[in-house]
Amino acid sequence: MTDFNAMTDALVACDAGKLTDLVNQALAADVPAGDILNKGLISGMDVVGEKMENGDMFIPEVLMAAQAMGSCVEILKPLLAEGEGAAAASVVIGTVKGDLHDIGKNLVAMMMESAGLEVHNLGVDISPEDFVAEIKKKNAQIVCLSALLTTTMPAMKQTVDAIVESGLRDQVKIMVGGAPVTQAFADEIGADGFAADAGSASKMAKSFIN
Ligand code: B1M
Repeated sequence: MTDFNAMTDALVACDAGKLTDLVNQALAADVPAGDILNKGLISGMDVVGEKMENGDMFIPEVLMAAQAMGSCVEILKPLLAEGEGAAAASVVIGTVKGDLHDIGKNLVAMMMESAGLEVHNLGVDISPEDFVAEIKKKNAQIVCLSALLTTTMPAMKQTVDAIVESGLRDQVKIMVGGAPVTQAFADEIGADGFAADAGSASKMAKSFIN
């Protein structure tokens, strides 16, 4: 049986080599990539988060753990592809202003890409003005905003407002997500959809197009 706890331990120890070995061993044992991601890596990251909150892990260590997770996500990437084609559509995605968290946002981008969408990943700390400029430039039909901090959730509202002010609101569906974000918050700021995870974000994007 796969020891997902060992993956958590390797993440907490910031041991990228051990983590990679465990992921490769699990794949060799035919453990589904989605289980490795959810039960091993994402659950492990939750433990890292708790330790960070309690002062048992510090930023440089959390960053190393995040990098270790990132390299394992690269291994899983081709195996997580959904395969089903979607109508070609242009999606702009980014983490909102003031927020540097990108692992979850990159997973969303990856799932959407693998579903056949044309994804423009802007990165982190993206201002409302830059979102608006990229929606115009890429002629996007969907924009995805990610926030991991309660303090950066207001930047989602500012981005929605900037899209409305730019006159582009009718052109794009606005989707929001990230650990502190809820459906109620999405409704409150006037977004079209909230997705709790990368899989449902990808499904929702496809439903907006089809
Ligand atoms: Co940060 N951090 N962090 N951090 N960090 C959290 C978020 C925190 C909950 C930790 C904690 O205290 N328990 C806490 C936030 C508290 C709060 O606001 N309520 C926190 C804090 C406080 C901070 C700093 C302020 C710490 C400090 O400096 N004192 C600082 C802020 C920096 C900044 O952004 N300005 C900070 C910094 C960092 C690092 C840079 C060290 C690092 C980020 C590295 C990186 O991303 N490259 C980091 C990390 C790694 C975390 C935790 C541990 C893990 C986040 C993560 O990657 N999770 C996190 C604790 C936690 O979440 N358990 C924490 C795994 C990822 C797959 O999940 O991102 O939720 P997630 O994405 C999911 C869904 O949310 C959804 O799909 C994804 C996949 O299923 N989703 C979307 C995400 N975006 C979406 C967009 C969509 C749809 C769905 O669009 C439609």
